[in-house]
Amino acid sequence: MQKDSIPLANRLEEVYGTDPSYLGEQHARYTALHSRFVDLYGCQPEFIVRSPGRVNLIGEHIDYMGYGVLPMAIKQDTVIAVARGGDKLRLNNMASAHAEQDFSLDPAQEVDRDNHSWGNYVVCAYKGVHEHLARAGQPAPPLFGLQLLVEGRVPQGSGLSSSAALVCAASLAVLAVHGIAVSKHEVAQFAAECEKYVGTQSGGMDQAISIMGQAGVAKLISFNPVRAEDVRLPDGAMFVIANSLTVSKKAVSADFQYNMRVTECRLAAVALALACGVSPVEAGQRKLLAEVEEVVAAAAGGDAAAGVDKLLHDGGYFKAELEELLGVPLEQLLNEHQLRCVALAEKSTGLWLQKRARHVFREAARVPQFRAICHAPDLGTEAKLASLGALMDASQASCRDDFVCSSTNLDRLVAACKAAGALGSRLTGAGWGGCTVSLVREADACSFVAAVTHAYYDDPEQCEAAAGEREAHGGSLDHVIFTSRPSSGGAILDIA
Ligand code: NG1
Ligand code: MG
Repeated sequence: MQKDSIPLANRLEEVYGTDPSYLGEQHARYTALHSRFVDLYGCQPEFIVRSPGRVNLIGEHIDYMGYGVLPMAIKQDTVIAVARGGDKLRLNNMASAHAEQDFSLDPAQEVDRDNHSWGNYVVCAYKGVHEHLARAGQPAPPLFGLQLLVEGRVPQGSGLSSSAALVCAASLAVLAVHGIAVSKHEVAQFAAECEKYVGTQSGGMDQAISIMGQAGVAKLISFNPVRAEDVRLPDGAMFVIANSLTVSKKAVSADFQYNMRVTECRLAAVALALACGVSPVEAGQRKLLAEVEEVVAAAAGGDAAAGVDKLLHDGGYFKAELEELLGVPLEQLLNEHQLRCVALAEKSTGLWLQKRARHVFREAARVPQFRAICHAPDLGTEAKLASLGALMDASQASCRDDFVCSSTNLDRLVAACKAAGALGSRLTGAGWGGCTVSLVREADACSFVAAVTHAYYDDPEQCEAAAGEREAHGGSLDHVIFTSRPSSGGAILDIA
């Protein structure tokens, strides 16, 4: 099998490792999925596929601006059993709260952006596979009915990419059942594109790491074209994920916070190019801050963040100023950039170009620094851990102050993690809620988890939410705060 092809596993060990108790849990899970599938559809699944969530260690909100990021796959994943049958795209979920959803088999169907639902992500994947094959000049696969049963273990709205795990798993399910072999980087590429059908103008980090993740190594993911490079984390380093217990509603909230940031960054790129004397036609084509970094840096002695401070003003830009500056109606520009949130600039706060661009340039620089520290031959473990922790803390400060994607609860949780001895702690994923990731010494991980539990989850502010989580999970908070090691990426299991 080629190194870049999607792994076809025959045994669960190949995916989940050899820890007997974890493996036992997975066996029970797959058995339950299998028997529910037979009950529902009256046939055996042909394949079972899986794809994991991820935790981003450094490089937040920069993937969609053309910069590399440094995540690792986590063990929590989405598993889908699939078989041909019927005349629809028929979806069921092991979670009783999710009723059956049926969709047409037409690959050209629209995704209903206004009704946010888990089934939409499967439709994204279905469309994505068909579009990929058409683009690659391959014959369209026959349209036959598909029956899917989904079981997701990645916490939702938590910044751990439950959505990409579902899109990637659904892509693998459709590919497997059609017998289509596609390379990892092709899946990573089209899964990133097709997830945008739900309405989020996301970058490609989540889908790339979900598909390209590998046990034992974090990955530096770069884009255009997507590729992944191994990053070996220092011995003795442990990452602890902790959920703030506030859901990140980046895609469903009225003001679409995530797309608002994408808009601000794209407009900042154009404004900076113009301020550096790039011609208006050319400036309009530069959609990524990565494409203007060089000219911006040249304006300030080689430091792009300093260039931003010089060339853009602090505070909000409003419609009139933006139109004057950019020389085109805002609506036209936003349409050209396929951004639907036209009314945004009219909002009371305006668009904050300087702070967003400053975050992106500084955060982008931290990613290669993180990798270089991990691989530095002459640096001892303690020095590595201290330097990595400092980079994570700087990332959090920038996310909080310049990108404004933290939240009161995330700030409180980060403070609790730092007080409990984290060498570095930061929000992970889109932010505005969801999880933090903290770097600790492996030997301290247990006492760290206990201290954060006491300080955050037992605090009167959170204890009600925490009590709900405990009740739903047999008294345990193991799914709310847990250690994480780099885990394997998407796979097709030939065990059905
Ligand atoms: P999460 O937190 O998984 O929704 C989002 C984007 C990423 C990236 C991060 C911020 C999607 C699918 N993913 O992640 O591409 O931009 O935010 O670094 O929207
Ligand atoms: Mg997501």
